[in-house]
Amino acid sequence: MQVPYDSPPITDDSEIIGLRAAAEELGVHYMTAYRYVRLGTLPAQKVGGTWQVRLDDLRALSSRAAPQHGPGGIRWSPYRTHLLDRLIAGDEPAGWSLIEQALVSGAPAKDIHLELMVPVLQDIGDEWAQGSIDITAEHRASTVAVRLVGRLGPSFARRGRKLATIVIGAAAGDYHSLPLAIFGDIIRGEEFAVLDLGPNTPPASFVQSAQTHDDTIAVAISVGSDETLDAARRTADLLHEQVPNIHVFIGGPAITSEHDARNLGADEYGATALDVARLCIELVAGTKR
Ligand code: B12
Repeated sequence: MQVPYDSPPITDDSEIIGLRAAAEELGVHYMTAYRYVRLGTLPAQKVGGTWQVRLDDLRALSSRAAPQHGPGGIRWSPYRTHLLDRLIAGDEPAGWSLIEQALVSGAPAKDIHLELMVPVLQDIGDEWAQGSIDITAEHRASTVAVRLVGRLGPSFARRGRKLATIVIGAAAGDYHSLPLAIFGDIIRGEEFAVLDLGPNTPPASFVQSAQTHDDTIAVAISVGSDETLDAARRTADLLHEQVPNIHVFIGGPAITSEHDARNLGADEYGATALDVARLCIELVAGTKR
């Protein structure tokens, strides 16, 4: 296996340490240390079948990781600043390195979405709305974000039996696939099967998909812009008419309150993806009031 290794080859035996000892020094499991090596976060070299690590590299990693941890967990603000900058620059490799750095520092994939990606995307939207970045930069940034979110996607796969199926899609005319991808990952991570119809979904396709799997409990209609509010309303109406036993959620960037969602025909409302997942767990368990 090729491991990125920027430092010169290890020549001085007094300065090196085996990977198992390095793991102990860092206070992590051997497999975690191996993951650091695999990601290139901890430079290492295979010598005679064992991984060897330079003490200087180990100390550098410890000091980099230290300020990110704290009683409250990772300090997200430097990550957010850096990711915002890299997205606007259209720099996928640096954006991905940053995400790997956060994963290595112990952040679960769910937090990468909710604490890092979502706030940064909201900032990008605000900067566009205020005119500090133009539409070209917004497109460049969202294209990189789509790729980063896609790379993180497999981390949300769960083995075994699913609690139920949830159909998700963006209203007809709505091209915001990113909120949907993030939303779907979080729901998938909470052990639901997700049937993601993507952006610009015709109302009839929501209905058809809701009728496909017997264990479908909910349909979530994502609304990314005010232009597609009517389409969301039409979709909810059709669902109520044709699959009346299904719970309809309406949310996404253009829905800012429960009142708005219910006005469009939502049966249920969750402000964040995790709220929606919690509500669906209650619906499955029959404990929702
Ligand atoms: C990326 C982006 C784009 C990209 C989309 C690329 C893609 N593949 O998705 C492009 C450049 C194409 C685009 C286009 C447009 N966009 Co745009 N876009 C954004 C941006 C910056 C990020 C979207 C995102 O991923 N957000 C992150 C999500 C995950 O955050 P979130 O909403 O908080 O999500 C949480 C919850 O909503 C929930 N959730 C998500 N989905 C669902 C679904 C359900 C059912 C539920 C219950 C919950 C739920 O889970 C999430 C996590 O907890 C937003 C800014 C923003 N504030 O979101 C603007 C934003 C959504 N866009 C906006 C606008 C106006 C447009 C355009 C009309 C003009 C433009 N900017 O070019 C067009 C619309 C095109 C169309 N017809 O769809 C406005 C919408 C305002 C409004 N109320 O109408 C925003 C808010 C920017 C702003 N501040 O003004 N956009």
